[in-house]
Formats: sequence, C-alpha cells, structure tokens
Amino acid sequence: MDSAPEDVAHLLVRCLQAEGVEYVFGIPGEENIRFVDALNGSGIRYVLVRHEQGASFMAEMYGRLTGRAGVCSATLGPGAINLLLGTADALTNSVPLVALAAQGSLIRLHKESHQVIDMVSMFSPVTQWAAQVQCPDAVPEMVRKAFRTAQSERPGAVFLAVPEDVEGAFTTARLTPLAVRTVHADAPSAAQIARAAEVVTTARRPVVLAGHGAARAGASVALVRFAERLNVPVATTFHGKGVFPDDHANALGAVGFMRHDYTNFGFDAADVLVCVGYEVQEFDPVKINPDGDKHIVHLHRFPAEVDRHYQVTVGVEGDIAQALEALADAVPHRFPHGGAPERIRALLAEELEYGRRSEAFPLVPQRVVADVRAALDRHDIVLADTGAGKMWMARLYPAYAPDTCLLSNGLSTMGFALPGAIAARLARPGRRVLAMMGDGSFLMNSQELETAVRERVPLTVLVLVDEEYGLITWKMELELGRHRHTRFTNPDLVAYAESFGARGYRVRTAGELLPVLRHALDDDAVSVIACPVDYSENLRLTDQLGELHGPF
Ligand SMILES: Cc1ncc(C[n+]2csc(CCOP(=O)(O)OP(=O)(O)O)c2C)c(N)n1
Repeated sequence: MDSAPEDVAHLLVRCLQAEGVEYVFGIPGEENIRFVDALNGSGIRYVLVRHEQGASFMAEMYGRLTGRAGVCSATLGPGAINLLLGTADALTNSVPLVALAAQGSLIRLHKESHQVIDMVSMFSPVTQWAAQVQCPDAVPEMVRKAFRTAQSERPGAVFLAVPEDVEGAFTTARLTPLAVRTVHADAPSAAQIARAAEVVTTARRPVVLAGHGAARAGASVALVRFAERLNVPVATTFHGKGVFPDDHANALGAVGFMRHDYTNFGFDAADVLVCVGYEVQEFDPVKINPDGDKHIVHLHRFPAEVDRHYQVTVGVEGDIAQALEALADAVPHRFPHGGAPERIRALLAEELEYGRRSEAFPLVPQRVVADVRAALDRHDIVLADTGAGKMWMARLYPAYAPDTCLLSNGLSTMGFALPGAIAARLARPGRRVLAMMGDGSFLMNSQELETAVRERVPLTVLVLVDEEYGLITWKMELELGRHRHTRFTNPDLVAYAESFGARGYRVRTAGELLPVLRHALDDDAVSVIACPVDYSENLRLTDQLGELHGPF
C-alpha cells in the first residue's frame, strides 16, 4: 500500500468514499479546485448545479431518503452563504446533511480579506456542528465526526470549512479514513414501558400521533401492528405523512394545518396522546393539546423539547419499533373507539371526491390533489413545495408509505422541490418523482431544470399557476380581510421549460391534467406542466372549517 503522505483534497475524497458517499452536489470555486478535481475517478458523482442553494436542497433530500448524509459543496464566502438555506432546512427537518465549503488560506484569516467571512460562526446556529479544518492530519477524524453527528438521532446538518492552503497541504504520513460506526438505538427500558402502559391502559380515548422520527426509525410496520392490537386511531404530522398508511381503517389523516381541520377533531376528545417519533418543530403542539391537559406518552430516540403544550407524562427513549411492540404487549385490552372516527374519514374522502368530480377551470386544488394521487403509484414520490398547494396536499393527499410525500415542515422553505426532486430520483432511481410547486416557489430555483436535463435525471414538475404568492394572500385575507404585494406575472412557463431542453405542457381544461401527468411521469425526460389553479377554494375551506363543530 502507498505510504506516502497525501494532500488534503485526496484524503478528503477517500474519507467521503469510506462514508459511502455517492454524490457531491455543488459549484466549484477558485479555493476548492483541488478537492473537486480529486473527485474524478473516485466513483463519487459530482453533480454540478446552477445555484448552491439547489445543491443544499439536493443534499437534504438525498439525506432524507437514504438516512445517509447528503453532501453539498461550495466555495468560500458567497458560495457558502448560498448553502445556508438547505442546511438550515435539513437541521430543522432532522435530515442528515454535510455541507463543505472552501475558506481563504489560514495565512489571511486573521485580517480583513477578500471574500472571507466567518463561516463557522455563520453556520453554527443552523448546524449541529460547524468547524474549520486546521491541519491535514485532522481530516479523518473531522469527516467521521461530521457524518456521525449528522446521521445519529436526532439527525441534522454539519458544516466543514476547508481553507485553501489546507486543501493543498500534505499529511505527515499516509492516513486511513476512520471506520464507519453506527450509533444503534437502545432497547426501551422495561420500567418506562410499564409506566407508559399504565397511562395508556387507563386512557378513555387514546390517539396516536406519528411524526417523521417514526419514518426514520423504520417503525411503520410496528405502528400498524400497534394500532391494530390496541384499536387506536393514528394521525401523522405533515412531515410524517405515509408512515401510517392513509388507507388503513385506523388512519386519522395529517395534522398541522393552520386552522382546526378535520383531523384536529380526532384529538379534541382524546385524553392520552401516544406520540411516536414526533418533534415539536414539526408543528406547534398547541394545535392538539390547547389546554395542556392531555397525558402524553413520548416514544422517541431522545427526550422531547420542553413545551407548555407538550408536557410529557412518560417518555420512552430507545428503539421506536421495539417500544411500540413492548407497549402493545403491556396494554391488556383493545379500545372500543379505536377506528378513526368515521366522520373524519368521510369528510376527507368527500373533499377528494369533490375534487375528482370537479370540471372547473382553472382547477380547484382538490382536483389537483386527486389527479396527482391517481397518477402516482403507492411508492412514487411527490415533493410538495411550500405554499397553498402544500396545505392541500398535506391535508388531503393519501400517502401509503413513508417518505412518499415530502414537504418541509421544520423551516417550511420555498423552492426546495425541484432540486429536491433531482436528488430524490438519484436516491430512488426506480421511483417516479413529481415536484409540485407554486409558481412563486418554482421561479425561486427553476434554474435547476438545466441541471436535471444535463445530468439526465427524469422528473416532472407540476407548477400551480395563480400568479401570486397564494398562501400569503390566503393568510392576509383571513386575518386582514384584504391582500397587498402578493401578485406577480410569470414568463411563458412552457416556452421557459423548452428553452432548458425540458418538455413543457400547458393544462387547458380540468380533464387534461391527469393524462398529461401520466404521460410526463412515464416519459424518460424532464417535464414541466403549467396548471392554472383557482385558489378561491382556500377561503372557502377555512370558512367551512370555522363552521365545523365537534365532537366527531
Ligand atoms: C424562502 C421563503 N420565502 C418566503 C416564504 C414565505 N412564504 C410561504 S408560502 C409563500 C407563497 C408561496 O407562493 P407560491 O409558491 O406561488 O405558491 P402558492 O401559495 O401560490 O400556491 C411565501 C412567500 C417562505 N416560506 N420561504
């Protein structure tokens, strides 16, 4: 074996290989050319993007779908700043991500210097660990620490800066990347299970809330068994959609909408909440425990955040699937009210049916959700970008498997879905991938169409066209009774898509959407579908929800 010292660029690449990295998403800069060059022939595919923000969203979505940190890379200063949004999104969405950036040479960091800003300070609040590589020999430890930190529960983002002179410097001897070691979950403590069982056993109406942590833990099967054995209803967070199949008789739908939605009514009468892999960052628990009087059993790998509306009665920290099995074994009976309240399921189904039958043009959002569901198979992936469309998708889209309906609910950023779809397709090549975005969100990162076309990553973008920041109009109308500063105009989206070498489609009647979606999804190409939507349904929905009264 070669025992000669090696430069940091090559050592860094070997360390990434040891971590199993498949892709680096990024834009090179003058200060990291050695690293980018060293990736050649490494087996790691460098995906050149058109904005570092796109790279950060790609890394995030890769991390979300694989559980292994997605890697994004940028130059110093402006490039690194552009990585911030996806990095923060990953942290708040509990997704493993490693952001790499160049930095000016150590010899000039003590002074005012071209393109130099203090990036470690800048990334610290949006990462679990932010550090600068100070000397070549530290690289194996720092890379291992970065991936271990990012990938262990609670996963999140990590940032490493590599100064230009360090990147070109040599180690003192040939170093070996550190072996990958995974932090495994402990079995839940028997004493905690017994305490949790006591709370659940004495409950009158328990309800389960499953968050994204349950998806990360692969606890879907255990969750279904738990629901069936105890006969309890299960709601998911927006972020956890699909971790409990929405076509199961005990499914209560997703909770997190800005108003008291159907699913919320399922929580009103509950006295005990069994929260599985839920983090309060996913949505404010005031929505399900407004008086703070419900007993909470918290099953997760780590303790819950302190929150007035989420005061844990019993916390069980450890392997989530094992905790569910043990808890089901320890609760001696089934609950009579178990299945999801029929009325809630019926209301959700009615809304989708209304959509399915609507021939209105522009399309009502319910029709869009119904057609997207009809076009995608159970395991295909839809990314719903932040906006009014996300609200409709989160509430109504029936998801049947974890991580098949992806949205950002930690930071709720706009603009992630197109770059995210590129990574989703790379991470899950067998699945068809749809990015559903408002026209505002699409234009925030539409340059990544070029990346998708050049890198030959087939995907479909469904743009909901309303020529405004519709969600904000909705909120302004709800709370102020008027809206201002939310309208804009769009380019010709079909011509725009075609100018990138993508295929463009314009929906002209309600009946056109489903066949166009099916055609685009089956096509081995990048497609953009411009679909006009009628968001007068938004206020109709919130008015209607305001008039709903429980108990259900
Ligand atoms: C990066 C970012 N900027 C602003 C916001 C605030 N915001 C949330 S939704 C929204 C409007 C989304 O508009 P569009 O993408 O057109 O979707 P629509 O609501 O019209 O369906 C805005 C401005 C945000 N969440 N993220």
